[in-house]
Amino acid sequence: MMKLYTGAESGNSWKVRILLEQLEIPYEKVYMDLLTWEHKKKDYIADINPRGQVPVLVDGENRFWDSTACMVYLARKMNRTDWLPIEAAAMAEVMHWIALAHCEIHFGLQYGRRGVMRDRWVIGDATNLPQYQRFGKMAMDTMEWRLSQQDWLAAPHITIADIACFPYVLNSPEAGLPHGAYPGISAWLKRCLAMPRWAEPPRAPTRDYPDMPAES
Ligand SMILES: N[C@@H](CCC(=O)N[C@@H](CS)C(=O)NCC(=O)O)C(=O)O
Repeated sequence: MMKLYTGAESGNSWKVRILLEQLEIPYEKVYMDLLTWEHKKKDYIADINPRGQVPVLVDGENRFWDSTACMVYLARKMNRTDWLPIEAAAMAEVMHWIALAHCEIHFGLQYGRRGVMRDRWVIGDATNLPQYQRFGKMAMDTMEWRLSQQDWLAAPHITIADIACFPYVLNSPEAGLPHGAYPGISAWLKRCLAMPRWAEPPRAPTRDYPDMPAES
């Protein structure tokens, strides 16, 4: 059975859980305790994820330590060209949104929210929030452009592009970017949440996230 290293509070792990549920693939969850920095322990970094993060998907000898790598593997392994089209232009269209998820959404929305919710800032401190929000706004403006014209980001139907962008756009109000100005995104979020077998959301992060211990 496949194994997913996940965090109870992890939005990136949520992406992989959503696709596993959509594809009806049974899997075992291994919960990493992000609050006690289990994901920064030497053995985990040496043997499971050199980045010291979740998610990680293990399937026999194969191990993938990035949410997109996990989703690409699952879609191709199951030969689901609906979730990941393989025709040249259609696949590149998906990659537009995957790139947005790993750039403006990750560094703007995810890290801005993490700062607000846990007072852990990747760069600087709370005075840098407007910079995170500027990246987040670029992502949301780009998505609104597309979603004011069509229901899904990359195709006439849902693909892994939608899953990749979903968690941190859903939670963007917690990074100080409410959905009110984005009717296309708001309707898209409802469409995603109305999908059958949309995996359970991660737990809300707590504020008492301790500093990383010097020795881990
Ligand atoms: N690009 C990675 C990002 C993964 C990521 O940011 N994971 C978070 C949880 S959602 C994490 O492990 N954070 C702990 C850390 O970076 O120290 C992916 O898409 O898998």
